Amino acid sequence: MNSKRQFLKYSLLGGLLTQAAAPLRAMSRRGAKANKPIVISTWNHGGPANEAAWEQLSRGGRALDAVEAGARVPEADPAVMTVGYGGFPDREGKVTLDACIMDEKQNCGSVAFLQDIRHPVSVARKVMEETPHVMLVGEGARRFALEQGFRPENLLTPKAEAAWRDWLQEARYQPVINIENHDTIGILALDSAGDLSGACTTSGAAFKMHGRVGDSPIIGAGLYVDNEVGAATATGMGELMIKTVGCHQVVELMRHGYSPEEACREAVERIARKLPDYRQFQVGFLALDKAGNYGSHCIQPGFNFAVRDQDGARMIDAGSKL
Ligand code: SD4
Repeated sequence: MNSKRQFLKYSLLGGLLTQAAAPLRAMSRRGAKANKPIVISTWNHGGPANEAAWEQLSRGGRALDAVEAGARVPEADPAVMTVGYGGFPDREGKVTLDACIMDEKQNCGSVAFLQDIRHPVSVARKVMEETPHVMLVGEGARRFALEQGFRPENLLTPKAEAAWRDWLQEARYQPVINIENHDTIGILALDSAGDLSGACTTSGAAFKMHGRVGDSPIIGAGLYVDNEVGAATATGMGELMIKTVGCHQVVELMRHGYSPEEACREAVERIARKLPDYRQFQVGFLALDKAGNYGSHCIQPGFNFAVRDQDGARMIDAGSKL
């Protein structure tokens, strides 16, 4: 065999072996006993959210119910100022909310640019379960929520209004890394039956343009679940996740053998390769695989996440690119 043919033969073989190794690694992880049930969620407010989810999971409940129960905790808490009630308004002083939910059967529901309803995650679940659609926005989503029995209320708290009036003094749209943009809750759970679900809910970027929708309600960008493989969610500047369909990418990387942490890191690296201004923003990915392994990675230091499983509750700092 001449050396060129030999070279081709070995590179081909090497390529095949590398390709084969990734699914094998994934299979060996999946072969191990799964760490379940488990719930993980973004940021410090993920702690109380996980406790609500754990109440369901520890009783053998379904991951879908657990992630909804968890997401409702910061939605109702006025101290969490970029989720639900008490969230920062947009630049016109209106609180507009985005949320989605996804189950183990690829069902999903989503609401975006929703006003006056405290629990968008539950409206998203109703969209999933009561309509033939995936996504409702704005006034249509609001009307649907009212038809479903949700109560309209003013979500703008005096504290959030005061922050907006302060912002109006200069009215510069410059999100402050890890401060204004850090409250989306993304929550992922694996239940004792081995099924995965996820939810994501936010009031979005503080003082955004009226009508702006981020990644959080967009299936594939702010949340994705594939019950064969794993689930991923994201926080930070949503435009970057939308441009790269970040969470879908994380799940697909896990399908090809990446660990949750490696998959999150690669999704951050891809943002860095494709979007030259990425250094100005925060993006954090969080992932959970079918075996209950979890991991995370972000652009800027400062992103953390909450874990709750049989070993108890803990907070973990994510690794960062910068
Ligand atoms: C958005 N990703 O609307 C959301 C904001 C966020 O933590 O995550 N804040 O872009």
